[in-house]
Amino acid sequence: MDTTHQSLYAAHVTEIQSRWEAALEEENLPAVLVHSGSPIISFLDDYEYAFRPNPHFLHWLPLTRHSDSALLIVPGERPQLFYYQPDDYWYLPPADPDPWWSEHFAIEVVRTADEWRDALERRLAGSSFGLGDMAAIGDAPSLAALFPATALNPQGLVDRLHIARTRKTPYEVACMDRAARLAARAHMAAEQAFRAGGSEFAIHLAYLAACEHTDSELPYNNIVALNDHGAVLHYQARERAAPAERHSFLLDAGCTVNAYASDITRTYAHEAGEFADLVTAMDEVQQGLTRRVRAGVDYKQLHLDAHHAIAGVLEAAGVIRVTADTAVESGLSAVFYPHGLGHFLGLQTHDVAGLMNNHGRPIPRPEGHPALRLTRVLEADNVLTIEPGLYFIDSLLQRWREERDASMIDWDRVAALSPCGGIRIEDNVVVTEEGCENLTRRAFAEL
Ligand SMILES: [Mn+2]
Repeated sequence: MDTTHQSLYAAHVTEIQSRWEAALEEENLPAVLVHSGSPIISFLDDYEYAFRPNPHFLHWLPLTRHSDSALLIVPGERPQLFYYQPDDYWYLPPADPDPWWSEHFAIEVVRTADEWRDALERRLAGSSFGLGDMAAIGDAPSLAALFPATALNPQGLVDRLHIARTRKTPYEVACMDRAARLAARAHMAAEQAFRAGGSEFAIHLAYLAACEHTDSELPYNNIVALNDHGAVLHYQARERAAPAERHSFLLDAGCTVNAYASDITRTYAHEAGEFADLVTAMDEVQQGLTRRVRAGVDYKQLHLDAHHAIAGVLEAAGVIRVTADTAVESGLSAVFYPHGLGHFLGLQTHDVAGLMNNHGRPIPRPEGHPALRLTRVLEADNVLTIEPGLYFIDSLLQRWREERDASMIDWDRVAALSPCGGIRIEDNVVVTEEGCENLTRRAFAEL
């Protein structure tokens, strides 16, 4: 770990300590225990599903594979980590705590999965409050044995901690910047595999090799879609055989660094022509929307403006036979663009608190836009995605044809473009007072 990163991390711990202390004070809680989680084992078997720690634990610690550890936060005191390091010869145990992060914590090593409970009780023996006064955050079954339901994940505290995560510290931005650079390199390897005639499966493997991630280390399952598979928004299959003809390639794939995600989508046309022109037009739409990102902008409005811009692309391409305004007002634009413009990004790919204000009150989605994941007014240090899309989704088109006005669509143009599936272009940006920093474009440009 380089020294810049180390000093950013030190400042991060100090900053979130003050945010967490404020949240505890507002909720009248003397302390909180954050459990990293326990592995989930398949029914009647001894197979462990891929483990993902509690993101509130990861907010403090870069311990991405560490189950059954627990962190005690008491205002004014050094955070206390009960670090699970079993004496195990079946699996490789976690390494000894690394100084670059561990020097900020008081650490007690525990050797069994529920030893943190005894350690916690010993730790609380001399303090002014008891177990019954504090809260716990996590989903480990062992928490329920120690804490009453009302003390487990109390909504008021969880909301405040989620709001605290909407403003990223410089350390968090640095992690996401590195995750963007890794993913950009892997996207380029995937594009080469596409140009070389690879199957979805082969392209996926090229991506993993380039970023040195296993599947379970990815922030979300890669979407590797050739041809009309690009019209399936969360396309999850990876065909082993290459298609006979290739028209297009849509890749939605990220990386993680210290549990912080990148989330990047690119779409490629196989050759020049109508679809390639649509990709270029959508890239301009995406960059135009990104240029408008800055503190004070209402993301709901940006999403609605994306509908107008995408409808404009459809009108110019002759795919629709009405004006862009009519397409948006009638709901036709949502046939081609049925998802939201983007979402917060961080420890979770769809990061928390996108639909509430800073007082924890919900901000409703605009009528007719049920998939939008971010309705806030943007603030400096928010990190989010801008990902407009345009797709030829058979089921939505047929429903429009049967239930609405079929003459609003040029069905010949739709038939010509449908084999290409769809287009999505997605960047990750950091909001500033004056605009935004585009982590993704910078990462691609510097390759
Ligand atoms: Mn996304």
